[in-house]
Amino acid sequence: AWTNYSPKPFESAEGFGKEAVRHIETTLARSLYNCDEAATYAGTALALRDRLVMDWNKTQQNQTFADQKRVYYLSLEFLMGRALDNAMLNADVKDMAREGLSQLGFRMEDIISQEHDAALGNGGLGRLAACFLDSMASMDIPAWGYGLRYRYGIFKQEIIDGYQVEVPDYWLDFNPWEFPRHDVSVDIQFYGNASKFQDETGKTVAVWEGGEIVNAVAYDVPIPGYKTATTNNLRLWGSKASGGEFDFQKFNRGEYESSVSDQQRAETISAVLYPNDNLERGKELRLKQQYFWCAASLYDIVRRFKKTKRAWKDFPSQVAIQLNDTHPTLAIPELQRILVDLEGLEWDEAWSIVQKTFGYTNHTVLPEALEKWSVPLIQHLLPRHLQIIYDINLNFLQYVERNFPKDREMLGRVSIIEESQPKMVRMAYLAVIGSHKVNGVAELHSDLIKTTIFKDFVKIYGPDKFTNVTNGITPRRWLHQANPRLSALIASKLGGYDFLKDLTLLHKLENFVDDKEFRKEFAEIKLANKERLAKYIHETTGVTVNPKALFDIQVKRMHEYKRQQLNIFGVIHRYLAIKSMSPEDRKKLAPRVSIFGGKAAPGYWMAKTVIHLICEVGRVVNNDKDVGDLLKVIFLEDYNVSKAEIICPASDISEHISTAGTEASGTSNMKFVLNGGLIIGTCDGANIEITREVGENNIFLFGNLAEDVDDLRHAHIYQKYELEPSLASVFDAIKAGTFGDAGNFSALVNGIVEHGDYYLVSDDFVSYCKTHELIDEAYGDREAWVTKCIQSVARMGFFSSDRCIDEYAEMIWNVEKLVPT
Ligand code: 26W
Repeated sequence: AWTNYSPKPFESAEGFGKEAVRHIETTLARSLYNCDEAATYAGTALALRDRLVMDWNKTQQNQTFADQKRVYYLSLEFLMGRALDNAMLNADVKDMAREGLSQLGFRMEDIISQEHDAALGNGGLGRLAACFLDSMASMDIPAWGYGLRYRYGIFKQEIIDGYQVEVPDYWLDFNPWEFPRHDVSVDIQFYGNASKFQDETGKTVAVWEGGEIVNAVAYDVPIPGYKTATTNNLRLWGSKASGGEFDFQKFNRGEYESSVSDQQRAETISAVLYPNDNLERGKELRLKQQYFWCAASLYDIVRRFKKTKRAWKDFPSQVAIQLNDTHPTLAIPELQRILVDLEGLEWDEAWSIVQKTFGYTNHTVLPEALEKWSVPLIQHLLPRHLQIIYDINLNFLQYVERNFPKDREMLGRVSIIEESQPKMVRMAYLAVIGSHKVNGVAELHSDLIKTTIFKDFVKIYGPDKFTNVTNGITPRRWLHQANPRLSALIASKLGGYDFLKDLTLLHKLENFVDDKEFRKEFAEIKLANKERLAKYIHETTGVTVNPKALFDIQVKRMHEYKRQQLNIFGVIHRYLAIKSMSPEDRKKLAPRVSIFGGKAAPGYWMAKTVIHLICEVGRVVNNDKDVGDLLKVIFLEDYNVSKAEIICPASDISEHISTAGTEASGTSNMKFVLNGGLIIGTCDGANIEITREVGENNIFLFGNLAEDVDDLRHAHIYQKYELEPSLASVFDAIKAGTFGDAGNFSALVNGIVEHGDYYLVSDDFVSYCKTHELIDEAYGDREAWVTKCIQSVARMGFFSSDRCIDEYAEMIWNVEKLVPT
């Protein structure tokens, strides 16, 4: 079906330009006289899209004919960023497009930056889903992503007077990358009553009746692979009132307002992404979102399977569903409901299909992030599902009882239902019980889940149910797109761009560690990337930073466990040191720029306090004549994917300094090292494997180990702590009002001094500061520094998300590639 197929609707820069102009004039109905950058972006995107759509249609057709197993990646978040640059690079037409645009009088970079980020995610989990989509398409894995089409993505962050202000992110004004499928729609039921009765044959049947119906409409987004015709599908569900715009009967009866409010209530389901990262709040609307999306996706998957006319027992050999954290766990009772209630399978047969179909990825061990839903809420919203969950639990507990008759306490510990007031459904347990494989996202994390939250389940199911797939990142976006000069330099040494499809080829760079020309260019590229960031900093904050200074960057969601507070305390420590030095001593110091970025969940006061402290420190330090270029402190507003593409290539050092055992993996650590920066980090998450790959000499590790965290926390509670003098003087400066009203920061300081220092900032502060001194020293020997950077890049091959997808495909999904012919 794929033969004689020419994918290129344009073969030259002129041809491309013509297509863009045609779209501007016809699709947009704009005249060329007032064609601005926004219109040119639209025309360019639409021209590219035409090409993409051809490949997309072919891929879907091909996958249907091939009739082989597909992967369905269920994620409540897809943090895609911009699509145009990625589409051009993957189709290998960027140079042609650049030329075409320049003939029209535009610069490629200006056009690319017109695009609004698709920011349907919070942080690591959502971006991982986006990298996985890129890898699955690039590796010709037949795969679909399923998510929600939020009208508002993660809020836009503004910093006003040093405080975070949230502004809605309305991103759908013009989105050329989505295709509404009004013909693909599913009615989703909520509320109502569930009852059981005996049919004529004496069999118990369950019915779920009444309640309300909301309609799910599919919006499809093409996901192009790199240098392959494979173009997979990301299907996002939007909600609308069932039966059209609004209830006409009501409307005709004159109940105009209530007919419109029904419609609005339905549309509310997919209206906004919840902005909490690692914090569960138990809101009904969130549970509605989860069921709406799971039910629509499963209906779609089952419909596709039924078209093959296969027996139900074949379902798991045609369908692999991966649960991205517990957010889609309702898919488990939903599939059981479809098989038993709607398709008439026996419970046990259905359950065996369910277990073989699902895999579950855990992304966090933080207790406040583990999802629990109250039994009364589920009873109210999804009465039949609650029955099914209780039946799943009953069967499971009977099995446990038979196999562990001596451990009576175990039943209470592993029950899906927590016997609290009100009772709660533990979603992670349901996910473990309903899946055939459970994985963590870095080695330490995967070990930790086996010894902490899922310890009993390892006893029950054996260790083989639990595995590790260390996270990765797509080298297409995070090297080639974000850092084209470095990518080109590598290609020039490796004889082409094959490394973008097999990142382990980077190891050949080790042959050039001593190559003078190569080293010089490598260093020049880093400087150019720092200049680009310095320019951006100047434009957005008005602060001038010296590109030759050491750029020290921490960008990620603001969270106490990630310890931006440790970083800013370290910065204050440095500031105080500078202030107390003689002018002669100051001359010996290496200049630094400390750069922060990240959003705080809107209700997370401590995280917002840390943002405020960073801004206040910046205000004081950046205007202190004694300090000058020696130290600048920057908070970059509204950190997102497209900003990360400018930031990651521009670091000398980046900070990954979570309390050991709390950061499941981290993925920005990988982005920074792949772009020729070094990292300071704790022995946590993927930092440990990065160390194994790049070598201990090429990373700055510090701090207590995960295995000691419990004891240290205990000691904080039961012993009186003498604060380290260096940290005490930082707190003294804060309390003295050096950075504005001390009252603003009292909760932050007291959390450490008086309330147990849960994240162990005081325990790690001294080794953190010492390690920064080592960094200053190491940066002083620039030749040795460049060697570390080059060696590190050469050894990062393991962290490609292509390797992750290979591991999932082999260990969890048992799915084969479908290579376009
Ligand atoms: C229900 C509230 C909630 C919302 C989001 C709980 C948990 C989450 C996510 C699982 C948080 C998250 O993004 N986790 C991150 O996942 C990344 C990808 O695996 C890891 O690299 C990060 O270490 C982990 O924090």
